[in-house]
Amino acid sequence: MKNLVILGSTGSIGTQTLEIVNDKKDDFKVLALAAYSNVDLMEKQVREFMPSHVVLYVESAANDLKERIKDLNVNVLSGMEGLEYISTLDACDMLVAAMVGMIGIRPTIAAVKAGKDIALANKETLVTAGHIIVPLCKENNVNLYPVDSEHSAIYQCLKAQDRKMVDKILLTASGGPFLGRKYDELKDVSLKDALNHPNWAMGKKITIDSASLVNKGLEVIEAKWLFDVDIEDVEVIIHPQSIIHSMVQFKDNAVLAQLGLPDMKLPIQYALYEGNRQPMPERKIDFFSLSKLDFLKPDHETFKGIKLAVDSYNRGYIYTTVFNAANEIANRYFQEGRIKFLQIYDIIEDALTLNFDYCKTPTLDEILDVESKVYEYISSKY
Ligand code: MN3
Repeated sequence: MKNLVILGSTGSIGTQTLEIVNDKKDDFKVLALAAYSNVDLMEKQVREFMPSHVVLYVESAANDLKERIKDLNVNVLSGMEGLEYISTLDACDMLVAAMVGMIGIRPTIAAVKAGKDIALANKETLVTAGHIIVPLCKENNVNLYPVDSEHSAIYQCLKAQDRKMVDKILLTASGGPFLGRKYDELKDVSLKDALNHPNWAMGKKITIDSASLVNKGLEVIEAKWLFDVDIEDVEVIIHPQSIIHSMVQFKDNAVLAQLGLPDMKLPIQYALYEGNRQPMPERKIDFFSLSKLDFLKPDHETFKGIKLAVDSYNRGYIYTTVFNAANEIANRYFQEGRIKFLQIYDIIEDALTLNFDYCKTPTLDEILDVESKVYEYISSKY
């Protein structure tokens, strides 16, 4: 029986994690749940899974929840202290880090320091603090299991392989809803267009990031940290069908790929079971109904997300925070209708003109300080 703490339980990854837990009741117990502010869904989840602790980040939401579940014996907490507290509980065996955005960094680091294994869906954590988290995991004998479908695929392809023989990581991307369009054709796309992902049903933030290919830029950096490769050795291949979830090319030119229908259940379950296979009742690939698999080069002139990410990484780790923070706020502005789609790139490029004189390896405090400076800069200008 494994005790899970799930950060982001009301989101897309969180709800699917709970569906798996519900199917595998003999293997998992939910020790604690956390979300940002969704009281209604959290109340439902608490009544169904009966965790001993629950956190809503927003204090007023936590107070509301406390009132609603006062018939239950559940410890209700709020804020960053609450997130860090449940992430380091003695009884916790694995932290599922599935909150969206940089809010996930502190609790994830706290869990690693407490020796908890991590199922990582929060890519912002590795993107901005990979240079802290990866060595910290080694130091504390912590296993980091990727939940991102591409990284789970790479993890599966690398299993039982000689890491020194890895030549290249081939990271696949669907291309999103705007694949094939040119820059000028993206001027007036709406939020609804951007949310209309061809293959994957995901949360809003990541769906917009997929449309801009910023998500793929974040994933290149994530792959660099997870698999200890040079960033130049992570190549993005557009594969519109999303059947191949990523590949590894070895020095003898063999290429291993992991295939499956676009469904997050497999990577989530694979991480929950520490990289071991378990039966899955869901749909299987019908190869005879697949007419073909396509592979295209990314159009970096139109979709600047990958290039901006790699450039920021090469400039110094602190600029991955600038890139990520600028994107987080631009993404939110686009959702709120305050900016147009292409302005997401403008805002990131603008933030990257800021100079931050930190050493190559910024501390967590420096990362969070730069994050808030980027937020201030952008909100004062746009
Ligand atoms: Mn992905």
